[in-house]
Amino acid sequence: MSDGIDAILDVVADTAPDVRGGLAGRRVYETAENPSGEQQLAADVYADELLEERLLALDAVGSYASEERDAAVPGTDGEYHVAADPLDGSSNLKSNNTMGTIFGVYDAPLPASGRNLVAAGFVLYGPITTMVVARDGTVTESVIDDGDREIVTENLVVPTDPTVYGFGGRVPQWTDAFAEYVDGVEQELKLRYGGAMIGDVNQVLTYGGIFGYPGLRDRPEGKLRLLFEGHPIAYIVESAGGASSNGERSLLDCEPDRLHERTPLFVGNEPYIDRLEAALGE
Ligand code: AHM
Ligand code: MG
Repeated sequence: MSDGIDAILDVVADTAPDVRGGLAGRRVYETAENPSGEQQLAADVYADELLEERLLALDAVGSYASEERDAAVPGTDGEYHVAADPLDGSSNLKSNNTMGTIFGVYDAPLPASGRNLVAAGFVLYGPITTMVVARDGTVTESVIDDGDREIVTENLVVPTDPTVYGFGGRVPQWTDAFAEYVDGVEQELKLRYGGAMIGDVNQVLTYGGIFGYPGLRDRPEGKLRLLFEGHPIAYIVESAGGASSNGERSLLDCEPDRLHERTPLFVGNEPYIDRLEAALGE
């Protein structure tokens, strides 16, 4: 057990009610774009600034990097480096659907390999606020209520009788190999796609199945970012007994050259990931 990692997890949990409480008045767009060229909502900026300020106040945090800022912000000479997507799926704010906060705790300056993760987790702003944390090979799920964190699942594992799938991107933009793979999946699982990766991944953790955002014909790198979304989610799903892939290998074996590098992303039950890699490798 590391006090530093505990302190980081406490800050994320304590910040969740503030992020959630701040959503209602922040559905408007800011004038700036984030470093990936996407429009930022006031809510994105608010969540990012809360996390930056509170995480960098910890002795354990050497730097904070997020989807919403160009470069990592240095802190103390702390040993951990935190990468966050402060409000994943924030376009769902307009339609009042699920969103989340994703974070990874690395033991090396960013960008780094997924093998440098020492913990990862997410907060899900659904009908209730939950927090899922992976560390030391175990995944726990807690409910956050009024700032208190109560563990509801001690050892979360991906169910072995999968039922759901969700894939991003417009279907005409899918490659033939991927579209053929999906034809098979559709015969076995039912579609659940909500537009916030974190909500869709939590369905896979709950019911079993596969979530993916593939490389597209006009965008082979896909949409999602390796450091802020890919690595943390891969770490969580693999710790829960599932698998991850960029189409060829585990996302944890991928090391980005740039902070905001994108990647095709797939997580779920291992047989579905194995079949996907076989299909895309043909
Ligand atoms: P964001 O982090 O800027 O909110 O964008 C990432 C989101 C994911 O949560 C989700 O899987 C994907 O974008 C949805 O994209 P699309 O609208 O193409 O389905
Ligand atoms: Mg995101």
